[in-house]
Amino acid sequence: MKLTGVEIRTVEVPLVAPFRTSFGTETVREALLVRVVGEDAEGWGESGAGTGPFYSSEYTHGAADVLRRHLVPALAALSATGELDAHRVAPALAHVKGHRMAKAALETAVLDADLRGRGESFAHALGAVRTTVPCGVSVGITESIPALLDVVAGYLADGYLRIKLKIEPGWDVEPVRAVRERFGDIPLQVDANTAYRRGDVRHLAQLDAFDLLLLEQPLDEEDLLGHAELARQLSTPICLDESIVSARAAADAIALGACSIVNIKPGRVGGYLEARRIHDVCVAHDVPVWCGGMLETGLGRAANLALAALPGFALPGDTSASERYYATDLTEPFVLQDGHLAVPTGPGLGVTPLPDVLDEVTVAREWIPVH
Ligand code: OSB
Ligand code: MG
Repeated sequence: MKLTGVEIRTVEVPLVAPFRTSFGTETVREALLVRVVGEDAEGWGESGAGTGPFYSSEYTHGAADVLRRHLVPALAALSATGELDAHRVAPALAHVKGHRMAKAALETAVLDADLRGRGESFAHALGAVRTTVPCGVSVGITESIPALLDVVAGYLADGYLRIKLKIEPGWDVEPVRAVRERFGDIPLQVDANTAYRRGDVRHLAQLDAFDLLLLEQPLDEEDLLGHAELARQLSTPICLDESIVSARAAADAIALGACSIVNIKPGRVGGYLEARRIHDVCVAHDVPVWCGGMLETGLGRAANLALAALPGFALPGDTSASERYYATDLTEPFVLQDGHLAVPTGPGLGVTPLPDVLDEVTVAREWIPVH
């Protein structure tokens, strides 16, 4: 593929309700979209980065900056050799340390353009084995337990097959107990986004009473040994999110006993090709995986659904319907049916942004020509 240019676009899409985690509250999803334009096809990618560097070190303005200064020029150099395809993108960007979400957006856009040019879907290219995927929903911290119970009741009525509660110190055992008491034996898990310390083992062990599917990322992202220690002391399985930045990190975490389940987010790991390698490592170790989310618009959601259709995705993901996030999504909305979303089948992502919606939510736009 030969590129003619790359567009970097920032969008701000209002969320239907504020989403509160241990690292902050989002009311608007600020997202960076990348569009690569080739001579025969164009493709889209969405960066998982949010407004501030609070989930990880990445954030939208930082991603835009590293794209324009370093990543797009490196991609342009690759394009000039006439050798550009999606598999060559990560090696061509490897001299830039970190910035995986920015790299992922660019690689995804190239892969989308490649696949659209060939008439092949993301699902087919990644090795999907399902046409629909079971969906869970991630429930933010609310101002009270009655408010939480109302929110959970609504999602269960919508048909979600598993509930994930965000927790932090002061909002953990009691909300989990209340949800168990009210809703019984539903598939339930919790996510701490690194909010606890090694010394919180005895406190976290109280969660063992509630038969949770998993406890996600209780400790610091760099604390693999702490997670291994915790895993030995809790009966609740430990799942890692923030810590798993690559297939090597996944292999190391598994070898150390730091987790027995992995949340795969393509942005966090540098793209869908590395995400698939993590899937393969986990399958080889009998470690179940599931697809996480970063409140993606329909563009990112489409690709996540394709990934979640791979055979090792043994648990419902945070791949919720468009209306759980947005009154108006950037693409045709993804609609929950019997707790599942359909995996897109069209070429590439199988969806494109709706031009009017895209214009309305765009707050910045930059075209970088490639010669
Ligand atoms: O830790 O899984 C997380 C959202 C933003 C940042 C981090 C996380 C989340 C979620 C929501 O839990 C996932 C989603 O519904 O997209
Ligand atoms: Mg998480």
